[in-house]
Amino acid sequence: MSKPFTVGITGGSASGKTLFLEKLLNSFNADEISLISQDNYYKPLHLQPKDENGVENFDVPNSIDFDAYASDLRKIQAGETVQRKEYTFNNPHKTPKILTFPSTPIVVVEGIFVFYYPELAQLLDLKIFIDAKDHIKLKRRIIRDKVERGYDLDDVLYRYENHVMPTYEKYIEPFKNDADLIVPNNHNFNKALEVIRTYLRLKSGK
Ligand code: UZR
Ligand code: MG
Repeated sequence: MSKPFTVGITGGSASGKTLFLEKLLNSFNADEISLISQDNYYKPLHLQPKDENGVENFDVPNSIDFDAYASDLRKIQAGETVQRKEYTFNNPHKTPKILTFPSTPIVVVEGIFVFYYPELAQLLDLKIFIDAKDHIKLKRRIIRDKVERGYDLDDVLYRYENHVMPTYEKYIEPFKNDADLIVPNNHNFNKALEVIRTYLRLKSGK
């Protein structure tokens, strides 16, 4: 089997990366594409960097175990199947599953820092940046953090202002210049998704 074609997707928090990928993955069979999300490489809570108020900051590159992430990706590119415990965002009501990442013709990595780390960025064959306006990302983030992660509004707003925005400006947005494709997602990304889906279908050899 030839080396998997590896796609990296980044963009600010709540720009729509996960939704874009859910839709993309839906149109392939499980043996054609696999997704290795950066979320599953968050360090455990007690190792998370803290800000000056003692609040964990999940929005710095150091909050991710990048050595493990890059090493797993290299294994997958070499044809191995990798297992990893799901990250449940410290939600006490969720029990983590064991995730299996097979080596498929298309491999996708997704997360806010996947272009930032050179060890990881150099493994990518195609780089896609999902771009949305700040107020739209904030709106999505408030809704998501309440529904999916069980966080309260004060907490979401504090993190957005103190962690998410500074990180976007420092570690995410500058890497837009490295992208092969920029997908705007202020309304929807349906046409861009169709273009990328068609291209990846070609690359998957089917
Ligand atoms: P995306 N994050 C959490 O909310 N809780 C955690 O336990 C770990 C991470 C958030 C993180 C970041 N920041 O902005 C976001 N905070 O997940 C990245 N606070 O995920 O790219 O899907 O928005
Ligand atoms: Mg996401």
